[in-house]
Amino acid sequence: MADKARIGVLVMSYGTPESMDQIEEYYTHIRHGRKPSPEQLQDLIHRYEAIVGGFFPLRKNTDRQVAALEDALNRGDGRYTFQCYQGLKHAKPFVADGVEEMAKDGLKEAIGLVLAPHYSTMSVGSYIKEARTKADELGISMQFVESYHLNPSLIQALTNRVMQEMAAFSSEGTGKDEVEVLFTAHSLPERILAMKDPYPVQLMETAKIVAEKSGITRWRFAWQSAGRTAEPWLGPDILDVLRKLRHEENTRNVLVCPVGFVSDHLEVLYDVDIECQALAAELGMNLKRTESLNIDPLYMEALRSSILSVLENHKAAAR
Ligand code: FEC
Repeated sequence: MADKARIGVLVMSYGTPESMDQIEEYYTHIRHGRKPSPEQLQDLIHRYEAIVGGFFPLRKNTDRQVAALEDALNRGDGRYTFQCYQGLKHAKPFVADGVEEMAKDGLKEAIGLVLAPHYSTMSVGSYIKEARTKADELGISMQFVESYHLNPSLIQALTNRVMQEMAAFSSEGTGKDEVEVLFTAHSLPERILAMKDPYPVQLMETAKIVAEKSGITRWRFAWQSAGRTAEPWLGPDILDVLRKLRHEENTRNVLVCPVGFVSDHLEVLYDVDIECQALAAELGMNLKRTESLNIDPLYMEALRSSILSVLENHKAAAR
């Protein structure tokens, strides 16, 4: 019997420091080589101190997601053997390191996937560009999942989470009509709109279908975690939305569903769980958040099916 085809899978993700003393280097990388000011650095250290308690959750979560995905892929019909590699945007192993590892292991064919479901040239596009350049240099034939924001398993996993929290509101005696659902994602500089970047539209499509499937009629979209730079970022910002909801619409119950993120990390554990919660408490609001996807089997299925679909399409085109 012929050997099974070996396929490399480069799983790309944002990356996080491994220890407090790596925060400056990490932050400098995010800022394209410009060191943060002492105040900016202190502010970021403070945010990590508030969430990490000795370990950086994103690293552990990404490790677990990659292991679970490799498992799910190899439980398939046996035609292929998949080997997963990590490629991080702002920490080691970097995207190019992951591609190099695949080459060292003798892989000639690979699929690349970014864990973030929505495509922007500034996020997913830049991961793909880096991976493609390295793969071309090393002679690996590489195809990419560009986005999977409407994958049925992803939508089901998110819908389950919204319904779970709506049930929690209900058990406290709060009806569906009294809760505003805020779907959120990482803001990006406003200039992406002029570039006709698909990011905002894809996010809205995910939010709309999850709302429909959960039977939610009260919902809107808000941006979170905007960068601390001088240029304008996409809004409305979630903090402003919370103030508006309370002061102008007398809403007291809010469910935040961060559809743009797939894991527990700083932007969820600090920006939502600490910063938004503090504002909600000040405003006298009851704020809940949907659980992150992490290694939910449905989420793994979304990744697995997206990878297989790109692989099959490529094979069919080559025939
Ligand atoms: O837990 C962790 O250690 C890391 C959490 C983390 C995730 C994440 C995801 C995205 N970002 C995106 C865009 C930008 C742009 C800038 C930017 C800046 C930061 C800073 C930190 C940070 N991001 Fe991030 N992001 C995470 C963390 N991000 C820390 C720097 C300090 C700050 O502003 O808070 C601005 C860069 C610049 O200054 O030029 C732009 C996008 C995503 C979601 C897609 C993805 O995962 O790639 C888009 C997780």
